[in-house]
Amino acid sequence: MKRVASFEIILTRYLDTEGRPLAALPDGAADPDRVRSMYRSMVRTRAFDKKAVALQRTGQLGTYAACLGQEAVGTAVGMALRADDVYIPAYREYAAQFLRGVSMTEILLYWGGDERGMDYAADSARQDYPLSVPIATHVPHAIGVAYAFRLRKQDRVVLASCGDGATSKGDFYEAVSSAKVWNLPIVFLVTNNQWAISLPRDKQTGAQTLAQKGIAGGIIGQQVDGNDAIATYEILNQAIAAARAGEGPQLVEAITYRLHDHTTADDARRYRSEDEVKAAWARCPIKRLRAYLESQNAWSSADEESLQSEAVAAAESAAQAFTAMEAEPPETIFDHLYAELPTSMHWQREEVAARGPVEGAH
Ligand SMILES: Cc1ncc(C[n+]2csc(CCOP(=O)(O)OP(=O)(O)O)c2C)c(N)n1
Repeated sequence: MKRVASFEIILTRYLDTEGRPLAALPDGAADPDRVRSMYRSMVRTRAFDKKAVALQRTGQLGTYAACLGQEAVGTAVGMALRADDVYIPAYREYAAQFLRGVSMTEILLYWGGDERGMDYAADSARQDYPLSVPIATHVPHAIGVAYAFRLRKQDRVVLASCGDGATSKGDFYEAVSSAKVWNLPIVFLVTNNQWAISLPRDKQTGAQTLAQKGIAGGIIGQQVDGNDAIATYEILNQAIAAARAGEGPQLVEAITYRLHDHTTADDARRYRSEDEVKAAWARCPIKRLRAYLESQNAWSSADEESLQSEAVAAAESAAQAFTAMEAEPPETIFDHLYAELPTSMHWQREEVAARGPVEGAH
């Protein structure tokens, strides 16, 4: 007998939970302005998240999927991608979407059921995909996008992100398999926040890591501490650079924790313990990066105060813009599905239009 293959899954972390460096930091952390930008993005996203939940709780927004605790992953994605790359997000990656140019108001419109929330105004965001609520169905779309880059001889990369639960679906495996067969410039990012609604990570799969889910397809995945913004930025940068250099698809599992309920329609207290959530708060990515910045004398309490008020004001003004917008007529839901509406749907559109607007709907 002989060993015909062997694999290793590496986990990268640079900062401990108190923001203390565990090893020499990568070049990406050398520029304090960049680290401060990461921190600002995370704090702004958290302020937005809080506002969105408040809007839902007061009946002004539909169901909303919070990203509390996952701000470092989205921030690293947004900072690592090149402007002309394509991002295919799942549904709680607002930090990345904001950095790509999606506005806070657009995200609110989306969760308010308004199609304009997927029609991004900023040119920088228009080549990206809208967020995907169907689990994992967006992951194979990366194959088509990356193949188009190849045919056009462009050195662009696609980053498709999904959750831990999504990695149990066939779509995920099919995408991983085809990406490697065609050696496509794709980064698969698995945001492992430990829960798929009420299903915990250990009931999701018997695999030791989710990073190893690439191995059967020929991709050696790796793990990163997704609550360590510096590590996540570094590992995604490396993966994106490797994909761009023709080294084929990459898979990164970012380990984090969903601190909020699954969505505003969920109550996570029904399936997980207070102790678990308390322990997860101790690993909070924002607290960690702030502690690091302060230890470098790169952040003051005055900086913090002005950032907090600016972040709250940005979320507030996005909310005001959203609530002030006149709702589109309900029949517009038909207008974004097809280039030309099939004849069989014309009567449906007319029927919805005849009923008129729904009272109080946004
Ligand atoms: C195709 C499909 N099946 C089922 C659902 C219902 N659903 C919504 S969220 C979710 C769990 C997803 O968990 P995960 O991929 O870990 O992402 P997370 O919500 O933790 O970010 C499921 C099963 C769905 N939205 N789409």
